[in-house]
Amino acid sequence: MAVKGIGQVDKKYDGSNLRIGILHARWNKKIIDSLVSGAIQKLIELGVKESNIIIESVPGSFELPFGSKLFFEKQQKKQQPLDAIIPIGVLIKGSTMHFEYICESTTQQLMKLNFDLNIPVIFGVLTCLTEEQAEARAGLIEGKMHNHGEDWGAAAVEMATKFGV
Ligand code: CRM
Repeated sequence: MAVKGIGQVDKKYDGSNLRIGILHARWNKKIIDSLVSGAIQKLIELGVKESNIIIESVPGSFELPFGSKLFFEKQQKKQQPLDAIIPIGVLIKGSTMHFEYICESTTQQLMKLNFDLNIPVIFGVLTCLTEEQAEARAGLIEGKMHNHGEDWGAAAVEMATKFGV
């Protein structure tokens, strides 16, 4: 296991027994699509079966925390429980305070959901000052950063397998 840097470890986790939910917001569609694709690609690379990746959407990032809770409960009722959820949203600062309020409340509630649902709820929300920052983090600008969706897929598999929650 070669340690590449803080938070980046080469060890691969086996996701073949996992069922992972991806819940994405629909604002900033092009960036969202790329992040969702990156997450799916990584999940499949780590062994998660395509049929065990369940994708749903909500209008905006503000809806991600409650949407994730309802998503979790719906899958449980169907007796197809999720082992982790990756909520994905892209928040880009506008000219009002809206951005700050949505960032703050969404982040707090997604963190809280980890403890409430007792499964990993990944922080798949970009909070960017410009569209370019978001595009770079979605792997849409060549040579600039990588697709963070891949990191979120890897984090979901690691967290759902490592501690056996
Ligand atoms: C997002 O993902 N959502 C944004 N939303 C929508 C918000 C939510 C609505 C309904 O509850 O409030 O869906 O998450 C926004 O309203 C804005 C506008 C910000 C502004 O400056 O007016 N931005 C986003 C966003 O960037 N990403």
